[in-house]
Amino acid sequence: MELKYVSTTCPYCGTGCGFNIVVKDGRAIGIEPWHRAPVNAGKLCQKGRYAHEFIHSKDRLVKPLVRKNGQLVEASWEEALTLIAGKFKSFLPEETACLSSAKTSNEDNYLMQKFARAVLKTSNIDHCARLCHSSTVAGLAAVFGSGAMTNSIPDLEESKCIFIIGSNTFEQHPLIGRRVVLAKKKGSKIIYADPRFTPTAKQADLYLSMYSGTDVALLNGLMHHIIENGWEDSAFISERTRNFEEMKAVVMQETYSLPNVSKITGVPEEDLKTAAEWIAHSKPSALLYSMGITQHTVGVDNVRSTSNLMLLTGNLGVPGGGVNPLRGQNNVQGACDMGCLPDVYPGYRKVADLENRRKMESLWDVSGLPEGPGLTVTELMEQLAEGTSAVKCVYNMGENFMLTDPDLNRTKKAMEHLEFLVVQDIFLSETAEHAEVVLPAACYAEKNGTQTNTERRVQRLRKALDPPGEAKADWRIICEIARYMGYGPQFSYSNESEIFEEIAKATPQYAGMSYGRLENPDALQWPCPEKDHPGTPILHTKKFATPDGLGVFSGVEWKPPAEVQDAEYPLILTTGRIIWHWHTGTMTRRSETLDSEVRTGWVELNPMDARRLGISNQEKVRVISRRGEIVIPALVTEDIKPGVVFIPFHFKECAANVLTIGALDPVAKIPEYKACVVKIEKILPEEGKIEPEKSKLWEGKL
Ligand SMILES: Nc1nc2c(c(=O)[nH]1)N[C@H]1C(S)=C(S)[C@@H](COP(=O)(O)OP(=O)(O)OC[C@H]3O[C@@H](n4cnc5c(=O)[nH]c(N)nc54)[C@H](O)[C@@H]3O)O[C@H]1N2
Ligand SMILES: Nc1nc2c(c(=O)[nH]1)N[C@H]1C(S)=C(S)[C@@H](COP(=O)(O)OP(=O)(O)OC[C@H]3O[C@@H](n4cnc5c(=O)[nH]c(N)nc54)[C@H](O)[C@@H]3O)O[C@H]1N2
Ligand code: SF4
Ligand SMILES: [Mo]
Repeated sequence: MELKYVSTTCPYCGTGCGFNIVVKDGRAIGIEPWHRAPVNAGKLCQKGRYAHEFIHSKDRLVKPLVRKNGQLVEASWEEALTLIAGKFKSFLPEETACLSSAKTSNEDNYLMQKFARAVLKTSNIDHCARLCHSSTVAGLAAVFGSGAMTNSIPDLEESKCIFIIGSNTFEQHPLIGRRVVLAKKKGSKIIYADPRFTPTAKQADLYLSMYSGTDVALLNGLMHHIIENGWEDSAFISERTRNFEEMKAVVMQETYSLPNVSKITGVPEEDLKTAAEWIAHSKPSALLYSMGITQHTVGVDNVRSTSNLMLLTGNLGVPGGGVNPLRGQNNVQGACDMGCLPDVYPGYRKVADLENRRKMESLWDVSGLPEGPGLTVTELMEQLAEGTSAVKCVYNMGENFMLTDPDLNRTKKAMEHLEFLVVQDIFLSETAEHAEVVLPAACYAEKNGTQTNTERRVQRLRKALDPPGEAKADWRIICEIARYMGYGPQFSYSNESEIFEEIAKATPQYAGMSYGRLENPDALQWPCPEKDHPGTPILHTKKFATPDGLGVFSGVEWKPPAEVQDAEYPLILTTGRIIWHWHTGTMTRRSETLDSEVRTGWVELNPMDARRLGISNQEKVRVISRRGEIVIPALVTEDIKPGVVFIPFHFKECAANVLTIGALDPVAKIPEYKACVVKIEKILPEEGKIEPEKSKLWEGKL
C-alpha cells in the first residue's frame, strides 16, 4: 500500500519542530524526520516522535454531546448548534466569555476572538497564555516595547554564555536544549538557576541552586556585583537605554550585596561571583527563561529584572544575545498575536482605542464592538467562585482548566455558578465532563493552518488525515455557530488560506505573509510588514519598539511569594512538567509509548526532609496545603533543594493544582504556580503501598 508523507509542525511545544506524518490507508502510522525543518533539522524529542499515537485513540470525540437528564448523550450537529445559538443569544454580552486555545492554529484563534467580539459582543476572551507568559507580555512590553522572544533558536549557537533561569529547557523545550548543547560544544559557558538539579542542570558549567521565589534577589545581586566591578556596558547603556540610575540605586543597596543575596537565595557567594563575571565578560550572552520566572505574584518584576541584566551587559539586538522567554504551547505565541487576550485586537492593538475599534468594525463588517477590555481567565474564575461574576455562559475551545487552573477546589466552586458551558475538544477532558454541550474537534493532523513558535516563526500545519466520525476543524465549528446566530456573511470562508488573508489585514506584524510565502520551509518570522519583507529573526537591532526607541531600565525590589513557610506548613511547593507528558495528559497519556514510560505523578523531596519526616523512597504520602490535599508517591532525591518539594501537574489522580494557590501577579494576573507552602504527612501503611504497575515512574526519570 502506498505511504504518504505529509510535512507539518509538532502539536506539542512552542519550539515548533517540523516532521512528516506517515499515512497509510487513511491512518497515521508513524512520524519520520523532516530534515528541512528550520528549527530542528530533522531531530525530534519523544513527544514529537510519537505524535501520531493519540490521533486514532478510541477515546476521540466523534459526535457532539448534549447534556440530558444530567448525562452527556450523543446528538446531531444540528441539535447541538441550535441549542448553542439559542442559549448564546439569551445572554447579555457581559454574561458571556470565550476561552481560546494555544493548541489550535492561528486561523482557529483569530476566528475565536472575532466570534467573541463581533458576535457575542464581549471582550471577555482569554487563553492559557494568562497562566504562562502574561508576565512576559506585560514585562517585556514595558522594557522593550514588544513582548516576544528577542532572538532566534538557531542563533543561540553564537552565544558565548547562556544563562538559563527558571526554564528546564532539556525537558520542556528539548530541541532548544539541543542548540544549547551545540553552543556548549563551540565553547559557550552554560549557567543554570533553578531549585532543582534537573536534566538541564546536568548540562550546565555552573549550577545556582536557589530557593523558589528568590529570582529578583538573585538577579539584583548579579547586577550589584557587575556594577561594583565596573563591568557594565557603558556605551550600550548611554546610547540605547534610559533610567539606568534608577535601576542602579535599587540594586546597589546593601540588601543586594552578595552576602545578603546568598542568604536570601541559598546560592553560595562564590557561585554568584562566577555567574556575574561570566555573563558580563562573555559577549554575546543570551538569557533564556520560562515558568520559573513568570509564574509568580512577582512575575512581571522577575521579567523586568532579567531584562535589566541583559541591558546592563549590552546583550540586546545582537546574534547570540537577547532576552528569550521560551513560549510553552505549540501556538501560544500565535494565540496572543491573534488577539485572544481581553485588552487587545490582533497585533496587540488596544481595544480601548476608538480608532482601532473602528478599523476592526470596518474589516469585520459589524457594528457595536465592545468598548473596554474584558476579564482575564484568572479573574473570571476568582469571581465565579465567589459568586460575584456577571458571567453565566462560557464557550471554551481546547483548554482543560479543571486540571490546569490553580486551587482546583475553588475552580470546582466556580463551575457551580456557570449556567451554560460549551467545550470544544478532541477528547472528553476533565473540563468537558462539566459541560452542557461538547463539540468534537479535528486534531492538528486533520486540518490546515499556521502556528507561530516561540521565535515568532509562522509555520504551516498541513492536513494529513480526515477527522474521525463527525469531528470538524475548530474554525469550521466557530463559523457554523456564527452562522446559526445570524453572522453567516462575516464568517464565510471556503478554506484556511482565506482566513489567513484576513489575518494579514488585521495584524500588522503578519501583513506581508501569505500561504504562498509560507510554503518555503524556513517560513517567516514576524514582524513581516510587507509582501517582500524577509521577516525578522532578531528584534531591536537598531532601536527598541518603545515610543522613544530606548530600552527602559527599572528599579525592581525583591518581594517574597504570597505564601511563605511557617511552623505548620514548612515546605515550599513548586510545580511543573516532565519530558514525557503534556499538561493534563489528554494526548500523552493516550500515547502508548509515552504513557508506558511514566504512568503517574510523584512528589520530589530532599533526603534531609525525608529523614525528618520518616519517609522512604516510593512511599505514598499525603501532601497538604491550605487549599486541599492529595495522596502521592514520594521520590526522595538529592536533586531538589532541602525545604523545597516538586510535583508534576500532569496527573489527575494526584493533581498538583489541588494544592496550588490562586494568588495573582497584580499586573499580569498570572497565578503563583511556582511557590506555595505545604506539609507532608505519612499515611497508614496499607494506603501507603505503591501499586506494582505504577512503579515504572522511577525508571522513567531521565
Ligand atoms: N514535556 C513537556 N514540555 C512542555 C510542556 C509540558 O507540559 N510537557 N508544557 C509547555 C508549556 S505550556 C510551557 S509554559 C513550558 C514551560 O517550560 P518550563 O518553564 O521549562 O517548565 P516548568 O517545569 O514549568 O518550570 C521550569 C523550571 O522552573 C523551576 N522553578 C520552580 N520555581 C522556580 C523559581 O522560583 N525560580 C526559578 N528560577 N526556577 C524555578 C522548576 O524547578 C522547573 O525546573 O513547557 C512547554 N513544554
Ligand atoms: N500547577 C501548575 N499548573 C499549571 C502550570 C504549572 O506550571 N503548574 N502551567 C500552566 C501553563 S504554563 C499552561 S500553558 C496551562 C495549560 O493549560 P491547558 O491549556 O488547560 O492544558 P492542556 O492539557 O494543554 O489543555 C489543552 C486542551 O486542548 C485539547 N486539544 C488539543 N488539541 C486540540 C485541538 O486541535 N482542538 C481543540 N478544540 N482542542 C484541542 C486537549 O485535549 C486539552 O483538553 O497549564 C497551567 N497550569
Ligand atoms: S521539542 Fe517541542 S516541538 Fe520539538 S518535537 Fe519536542 S515537543 Fe515537538
Ligand atoms: Mo504554558
